[in-house]
Amino acid sequence: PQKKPLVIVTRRLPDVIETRMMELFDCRLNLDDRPMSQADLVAAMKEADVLVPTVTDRIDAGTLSQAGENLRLIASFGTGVDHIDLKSARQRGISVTNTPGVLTEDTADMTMALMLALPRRLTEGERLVRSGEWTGWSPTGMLGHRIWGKRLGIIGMGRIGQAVARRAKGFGLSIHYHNRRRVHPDIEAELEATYWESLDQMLSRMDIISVNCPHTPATFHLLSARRLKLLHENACIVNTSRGEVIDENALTRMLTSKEIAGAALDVFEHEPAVNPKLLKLDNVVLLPHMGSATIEGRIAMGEKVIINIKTFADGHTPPDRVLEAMF
Ligand code: 8YV
Repeated sequence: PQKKPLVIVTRRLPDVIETRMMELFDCRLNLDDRPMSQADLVAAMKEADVLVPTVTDRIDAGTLSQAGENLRLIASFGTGVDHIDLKSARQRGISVTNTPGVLTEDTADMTMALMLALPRRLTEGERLVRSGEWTGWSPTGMLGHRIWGKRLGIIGMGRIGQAVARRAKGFGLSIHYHNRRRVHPDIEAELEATYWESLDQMLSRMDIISVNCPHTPATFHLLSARRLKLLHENACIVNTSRGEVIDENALTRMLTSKEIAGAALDVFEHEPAVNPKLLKLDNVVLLPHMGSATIEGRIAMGEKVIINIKTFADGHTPPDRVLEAMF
């Protein structure tokens, strides 16, 4: 029988996934669930045939240059691949896979939760009750803004963007989007979505912005200080994508000066660090990168990782192979 590939996993995964991996592969788990140090990561990459990293592992050109000859596949546990230098991986003949599709609906759900939480002051209200300072109902108490009838501008109309649009339609929002290219007319028709070729123009006309694009060199600080200023003062931003897409300092300044109404953020530019000024603001909702954090989703992600490794080890192209050209 074929020798089993040595698979090194950098973080704890759901039990069923770890068990299955141990059966199928010569698998080494990282039993303490902390991000590996860069030195341990390099050591793993020197030894492994297959590395299973997550978003918390930085696999840049320097790290890749120290990989061992055996390393042929990086089967990432997650959809975003901005933590991996795809070009360097390709140049070294290392394939990269991710886990798209299985966390679309969960991430879209969390996007909606944030989209509602912000204008309806959900977390502020919860803080009020917990503080014991709630004095009872009042006609003017805890007034927020309705989202029904508002304009939602989605940046990035891939799987997650479309799943957000589908839900948002049900909440009575009108759907607008900016994307590198227009989506298929049938999808546009189904979502009753309006395409904006110019992001600047879209920004200036929206009530809510949802960031759903990947982080790539082209989308780094896509919402720059200049672009954020195009938003009107009642507009708010939801980000379940990557913190790097928004200039977090500029956003914090504008939230502090109330030049925009609010932001609901599941992701940050320098995770797990969060700009301390954001923590002091009432017009923000802050979550610890949990957009896709469901048990069902994590198991489905693990199953994808397993299929990708198995297919690769059997000598075929894995189903979720990531190519630079995709971004
Ligand atoms: C995961 C994510 O938690 O898949 C992604 O891109 O951001 C999250 O859903 C993380 O990536 C796991 O590696």
